[in-house]
Amino acid sequence: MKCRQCEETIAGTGCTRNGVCGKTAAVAEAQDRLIQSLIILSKGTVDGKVGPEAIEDIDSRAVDGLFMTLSNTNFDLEAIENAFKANKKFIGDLGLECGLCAASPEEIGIDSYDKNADLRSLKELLLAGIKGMAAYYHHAKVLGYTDPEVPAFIRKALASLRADLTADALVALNMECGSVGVKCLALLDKANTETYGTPSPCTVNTGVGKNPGILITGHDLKDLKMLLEQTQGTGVDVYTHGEMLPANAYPELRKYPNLRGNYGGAWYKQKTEFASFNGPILATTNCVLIPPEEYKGRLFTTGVAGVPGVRHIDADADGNKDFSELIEMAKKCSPPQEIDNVNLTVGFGHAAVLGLADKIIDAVKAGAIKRFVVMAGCDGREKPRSYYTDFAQSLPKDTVILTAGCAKYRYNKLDLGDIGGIPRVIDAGQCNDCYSLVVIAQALAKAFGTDVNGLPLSFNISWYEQKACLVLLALLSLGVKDIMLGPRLPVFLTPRITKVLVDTFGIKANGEVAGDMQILHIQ
Ligand code: SF4
Ligand code: SF3
Repeated sequence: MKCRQCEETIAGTGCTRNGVCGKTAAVAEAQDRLIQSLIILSKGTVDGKVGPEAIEDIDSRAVDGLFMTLSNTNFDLEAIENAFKANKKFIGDLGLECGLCAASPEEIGIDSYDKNADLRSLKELLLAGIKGMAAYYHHAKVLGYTDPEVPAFIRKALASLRADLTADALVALNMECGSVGVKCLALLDKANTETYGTPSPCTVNTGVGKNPGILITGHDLKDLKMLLEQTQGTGVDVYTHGEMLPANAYPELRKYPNLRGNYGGAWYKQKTEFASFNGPILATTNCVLIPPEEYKGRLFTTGVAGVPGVRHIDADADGNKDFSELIEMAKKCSPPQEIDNVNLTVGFGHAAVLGLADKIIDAVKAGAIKRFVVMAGCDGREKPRSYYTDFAQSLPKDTVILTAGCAKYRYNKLDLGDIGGIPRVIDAGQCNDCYSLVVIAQALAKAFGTDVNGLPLSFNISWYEQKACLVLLALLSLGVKDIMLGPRLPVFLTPRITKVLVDTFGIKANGEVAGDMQILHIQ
């Protein structure tokens, strides 16, 4: 096994036995085989060996298959092997050459993508980018929103992983990944807002009620909607966790009286927070952790998520899911045990923030707001990530944090106050809602007659998994410069490729809070 796709990977080398995340060597190898099967199918389309009638099928296999291999999404060997076997059969049906079953782990692993370490590094960045793209496209697609350009790029990128390409060609493909990524993020934004209404600012309580509850985590809003429908009038409340928190801001989700609020924090706290929740938990996507026995029997997965020995709720042919098993279980469970009781402010998507644009522009002109700092991205379990709490706390009172993704849990309970009614933490939503931050930045740039790099705006982004890589490529494709990235740079970037990113885009790794404030021009 060799996996180095996430921030937590064993430094320098990557995970070579059991992953830090708990992924076994067998699961890692099955994921490698699954990706190789997607490469063969994609290459078949690029080489013209596959007719247009098979494209839709290949695209849905690629989107779901890539998403399954994203960090902390699916640890279920059987589910991954089944996806591979189905692809293998399809490869045979299409008359393409396979040979994957006989291939050794080294022949299908990440090191097999290219003999040249720098070219391989660029291919790994591209693979991370399309994993993120596949995840976001999957969410748009389940809501009926598609754009053929996105799966077409995924096919092209998959095929390129096994092609002899120059560094320039691979850099160009990564930039294209970013620009198609922007379109994919815009598509998901449209899908979410047209389906569930435009998010609007509201407070979400983190306390608990007296009813038993079901906790829902991950990113899939459609699963939440179905769960809210089915729990209506049953006496069971629904609580969001992790990346599901922003769902509370959508009118079509917020309208359900039994959407009680948010319970707990970011994904890595699952082991204590799922234990004290007492009721069933539904994991819709990443990040899901391999559960201890304490709550394993109360954990359910759905969609692309999977954990061995944990009940999986499948959709029927129409995409509907039956959550009655969770609801019946919840009725027999005690109400959740309270962790804290605060009110979080959410719902500052681009529409809400641009509604405040005049107020924000006036505050900047009057000097009440001196700087905006984008602190979006992922949270993680490593101790040094307390850096982000320290950073947020150390920011001068005339700075405003723009956030999206689970990174916010490092500071969203701090009560950093407001500037003339504008909250100092503007929370746009899930990691995909970084798109909102881009729209906001572009609108501010226009208002001030400059570009995004000319604004009093700094980026201090934290990453963990591959969706953050797509967001990073999206920002780079838009010409955003001088992004600070942490807690450390991806280990799949070789020194030479890192230098390219530093020289071309001004990317830098974070360090100490005080020094970083200076580097980011925060006075
Ligand atoms: Fe290691 Fe991350 Fe891969 Fe898990 S996903 S095996 S922690 S690199
Ligand atoms: Fe978090 Fe997994 Fe990335 Fe959607 S839930 S941001 S880490």
